[in-house]
Amino acid sequence: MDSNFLWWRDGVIYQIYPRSFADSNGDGIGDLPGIQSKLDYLVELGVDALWLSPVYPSPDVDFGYDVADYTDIDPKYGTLADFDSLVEAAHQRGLRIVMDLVLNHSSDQHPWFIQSRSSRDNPYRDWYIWRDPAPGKRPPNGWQSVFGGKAWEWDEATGQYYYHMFCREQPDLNWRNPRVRQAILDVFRFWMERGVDGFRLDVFNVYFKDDQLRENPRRLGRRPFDSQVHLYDCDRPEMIPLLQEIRALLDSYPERYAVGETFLSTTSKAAGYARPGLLHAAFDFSFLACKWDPAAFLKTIQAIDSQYSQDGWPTYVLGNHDVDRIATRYAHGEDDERLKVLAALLLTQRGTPFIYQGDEIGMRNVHVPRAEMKDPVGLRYWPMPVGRDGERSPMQWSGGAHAGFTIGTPWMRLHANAPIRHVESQRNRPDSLFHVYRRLLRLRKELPALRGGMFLPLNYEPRSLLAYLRKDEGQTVLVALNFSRRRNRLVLGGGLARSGWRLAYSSKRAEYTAPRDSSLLLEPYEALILVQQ
Ligand code: TEU
Ligand code: CA
Repeated sequence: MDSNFLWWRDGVIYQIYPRSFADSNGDGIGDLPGIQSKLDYLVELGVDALWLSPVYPSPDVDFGYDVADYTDIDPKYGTLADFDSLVEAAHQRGLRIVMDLVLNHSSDQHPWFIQSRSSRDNPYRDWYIWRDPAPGKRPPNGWQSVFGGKAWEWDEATGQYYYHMFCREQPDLNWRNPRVRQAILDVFRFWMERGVDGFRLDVFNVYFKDDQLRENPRRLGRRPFDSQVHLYDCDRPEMIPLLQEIRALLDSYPERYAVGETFLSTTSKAAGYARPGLLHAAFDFSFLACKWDPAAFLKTIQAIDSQYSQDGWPTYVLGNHDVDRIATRYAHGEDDERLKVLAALLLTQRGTPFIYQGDEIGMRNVHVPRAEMKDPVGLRYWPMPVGRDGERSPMQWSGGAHAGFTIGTPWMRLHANAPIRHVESQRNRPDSLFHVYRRLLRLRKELPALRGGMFLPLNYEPRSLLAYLRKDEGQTVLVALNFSRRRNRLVLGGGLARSGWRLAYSSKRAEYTAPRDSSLLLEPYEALILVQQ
């Protein structure tokens, strides 16, 4: 591989939801030794880095996104020694480790908060956001929580409200307090000293709220939280010097990385945070919102592309632990043809692709009946279909009991397709989605233009076919994606038709012969990648 390969820019990052990845001890919950036992699988797949959703001690009100200790491992996932062993085993295989840091809020069981709420003059009081009630004991302002209800929780014992953007068990830290800032920067140091390569910063752009608690303007929305324009509880400018400080700390270690989870993300917002001196990258979720329509994807790619100058670097996300599975959004039944097109789309962009565990085998959302729901969002808003359990079901490894995820009782139900849809069966089938991902990941390694090359669309208002070049100084790659279940013709402009192409990848054919006229005939749902010779 070329020596300019920078893991987070040129590589592909795979998200692990540890609770549902692999269980080593039969308690029904995935764990760190389980992840370690699957590293060779991840090498075989061909990803470069693993982002682990939170594995810190947590009462699991929000399944790890409520942290009770930032510098330890929850016993259900293992020990710090298991973690060190995982990092070492990953590094031996050339895999990087990205930790999820949830620093906007902690758990209400974090010792800092237990102290903070114990009395008004406790030294930790100011580590969280406490305010006197408005007249009539009303909340200090009208801000709403994302997960339902007011963002202010009344504390009878000390006669004040505390602020929580998410669940009431997730009080927001007061980032204006220099001692909080120091304590958290030490958390970064702690994990970097243990060899962690990067961090995913949960909702980093809400760390700061308006110091005067001004009211958000109103707008029309489905839930109370959506009925406000988040001017004053999100994206406050005070955050910028903090991001710079975090970046300087990361830069004091070699090749460290931070990707921010942009809350209420827009393309321009995310691009604004992914700049030199700030974050290396910030999630852009606009791919997630695209319908099965090549024009929508093209528009999104062009919007992203135009926002990043030479030194910014985009991210591309099609799935994660907060949204319905890719397969559930785009595929019909158990058919994977569309998913193969999307794999090619995701892995041929100029930006870092993120893959969510199980999407490489086309896992579908599990339907979770109300009585088995675990996600606080799903429970709170039931029967609105906004719960997130469906995309968090156990990874399907084999045709054995509980899909090989556990020898015990899994913490949540598996999908009914588990006996047929699993890693083992897809490994054995050369035309499976797993092999599509594997081949494309390999190709992205082989062809520098697929990583860093310019994105040049070939058809501008595509109805059923998306085609583009990825081009750098040394190489031109042509990507043609047929979104249709019918054959489809791509007409190539003169120069392109005449140049010699070699088949780099196709989901439908083993050989490529240059067409006699200047058009390419694509098979139904074909993804075709050609390289100029
Ligand atoms: O998510 C931010 C977030 O609020 C949304 O993605 C959310 O899941 C969605 O709006 C639900 O309606 C991050 C984490 O990814 C998520 O899992 C956590 O629950 C949340 O922060 C709080 O830490
Ligand atoms: Ca376990």
